[in-house]
Amino acid sequence: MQWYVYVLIVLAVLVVAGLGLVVPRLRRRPLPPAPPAPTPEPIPEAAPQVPSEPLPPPVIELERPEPTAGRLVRLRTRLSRSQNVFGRGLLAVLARDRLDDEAWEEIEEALIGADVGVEATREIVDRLRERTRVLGTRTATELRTLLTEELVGALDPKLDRALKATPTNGRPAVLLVVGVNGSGKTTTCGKIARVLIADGHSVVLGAADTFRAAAAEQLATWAGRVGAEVVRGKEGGDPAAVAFDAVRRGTEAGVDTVLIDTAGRLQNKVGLMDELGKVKRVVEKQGPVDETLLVLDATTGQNGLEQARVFTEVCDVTGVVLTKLDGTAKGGIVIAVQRRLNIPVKLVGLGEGPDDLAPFDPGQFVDALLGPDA
Ligand SMILES: Nc1nc2c(ncn2[C@@H]2O[C@H](COP(=O)(O)OP(=O)(O)OP(=O)(O)O)[C@@H](O)[C@H]2O)c(=O)[nH]1
Ligand SMILES: [Mg+2]
Repeated sequence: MQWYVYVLIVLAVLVVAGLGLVVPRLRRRPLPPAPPAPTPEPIPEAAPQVPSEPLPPPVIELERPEPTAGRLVRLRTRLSRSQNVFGRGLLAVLARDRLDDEAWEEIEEALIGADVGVEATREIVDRLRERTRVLGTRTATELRTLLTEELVGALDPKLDRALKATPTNGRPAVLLVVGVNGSGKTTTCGKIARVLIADGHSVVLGAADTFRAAAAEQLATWAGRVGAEVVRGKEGGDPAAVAFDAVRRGTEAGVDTVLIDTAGRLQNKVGLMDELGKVKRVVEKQGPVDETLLVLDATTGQNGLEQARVFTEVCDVTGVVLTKLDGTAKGGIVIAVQRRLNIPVKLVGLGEGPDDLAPFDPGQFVDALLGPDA
């Protein structure tokens, strides 16, 4: 073997040995200290780059509706427009020294103008005429008492006005809410749910107005504020099916009351009125409807009476809710509605606020109509 071959072998051995010494040293060299963790930039909310964990549901603070007792008294000033007619107007005429024919005509016109209705007005005026004659001279207090008694009498104070909202035999009470377009059905459903919850009931709402998605949304908003469940269907779906499902859900969940909102319909549209009859019949497959509430807009006056009559023929109305009494001077419509239908007015709407619905009480109502004592 040549000498340079030996030299190459020795060199190769030296190189390998050298590497063996250097590489482990490199490996053992301590790692440089980790750079400080960058402070996380706030992630813009609009465009998350990575799929994020679902957010926990927001904590919704439920509202505590105010109790219903004494609401009509608290809301009495909402009847200020009607107070002008009944309180200031009628009491002033009755206080005149001489109550001649002209004065009685004025009283009659005022009552008819306030939508009390012709028949009821005649009766009220005849009785007042007789009683003031017997009384002779009259003090303001006596006149107020006389008028109060006559108006309360015309409202049939003995009628049962309690809402049938308590369960029977473990089955929730079922309330169906009906009426023409825009009378205040959905708002009233929301307000009634609040009334019931304030009084300690549990409630499921059925959004059986399937014509517009917005109707179910509107009801869901009311329900969400007090933590009530809403059963809803597809837009354009069968309202009877939604009503049926709501009752089934309410029964499963063991709630006290199922409240069903329906779509507004004109009383002269036969197809829609038949549909309402069907909603009721389908619900009744699970048990009776305990209460059918007709919601009437007080500002529609005597027209409301014709609507009401047709609704009572289709679905056996058990109670009337008169809404928007705050917006009218015709508070006498309460008397006309009750007399014409012989169905009790159970609730009155006195504003758009969530607690502006009051159980109806003839004595308190007439007191509010006459306004504060002079
Ligand atoms: N001032 C006043 N407004 C009321 C009262 N009740 C309801 N409203 C208003 O009447 C309007 C119609 O109410 P809704 O509850 O939507 O009526 P609806 O009968 O459900 O209407 P449709 O479903 O379209 O037939 C809303 O603006 C309510 O705020 C009331 O007692 N007083
Ligand atoms: Mg509605």
